[in-house]
Amino acid sequence: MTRLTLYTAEVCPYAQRTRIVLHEKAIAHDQIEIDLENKPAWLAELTPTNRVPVIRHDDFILWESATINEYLDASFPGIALQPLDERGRAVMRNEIRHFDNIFLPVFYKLLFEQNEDVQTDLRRQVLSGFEFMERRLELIQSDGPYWLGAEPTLADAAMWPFFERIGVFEHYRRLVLPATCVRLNQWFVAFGARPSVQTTTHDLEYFLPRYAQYASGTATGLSAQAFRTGAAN
Ligand SMILES: N[C@@H](CCC(=O)N[C@@H](CS)C(=O)NCC(=O)O)C(=O)O
Repeated sequence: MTRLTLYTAEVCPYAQRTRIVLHEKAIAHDQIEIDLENKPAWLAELTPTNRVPVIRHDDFILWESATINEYLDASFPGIALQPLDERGRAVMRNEIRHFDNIFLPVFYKLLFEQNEDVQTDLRRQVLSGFEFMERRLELIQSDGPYWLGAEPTLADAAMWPFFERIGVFEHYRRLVLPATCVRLNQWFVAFGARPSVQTTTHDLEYFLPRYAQYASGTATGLSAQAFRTGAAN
């Protein structure tokens, strides 16, 4: 019997990605909560990134949510969360990579930025990011309702947690997901209805105080340092 442990933090959208996958595939596991304000020294021995999520599968240790999720999907039975064909999987990886490396840095920079003129420019960039995603969905989603079509994939799990936090951006930075992004809005509702998402979700009251230091620019963790400068995390 193999043993799987997830090192996670309740507030973390990257760890939430993995929790969604674990639930979708009904993978039995232990869970260890990491206090991101006071990380244990041993976390840095587990992962060179000193971030969650991390998994330990028997004696195999893996970090980076996108890689972890591919590994879990390939290694465990249950629902398949990657397209069966190489091209489909390649598209899925590109969607996640673009989201992580191009969209999220601008999204979070908006939250850290204190200058209102710069915020206005960043808000415009985030809105064009949403429009870009809407156009991607028009090209690759077919009739949906998920990111890559009729079946949920790791792309849904990767992106949904960040859209869940959009109320934080509305509260602190007056950013909304435009109604004109019809597919994006429908996708958010459709994937959000899945039990895997429902068990990992939180309401705005939970998030607002936890993102206050991001919005005031005073957060000091590793992710904060990256996002403040507009770097990928
Ligand atoms: N690229 C990483 C990002 C993970 C990440 O940034 N996790 C945050 C929590 S949401 C973290 O552990 N940050 C540590 C810190 O800020 O000190 C992934 O996809 O797993």
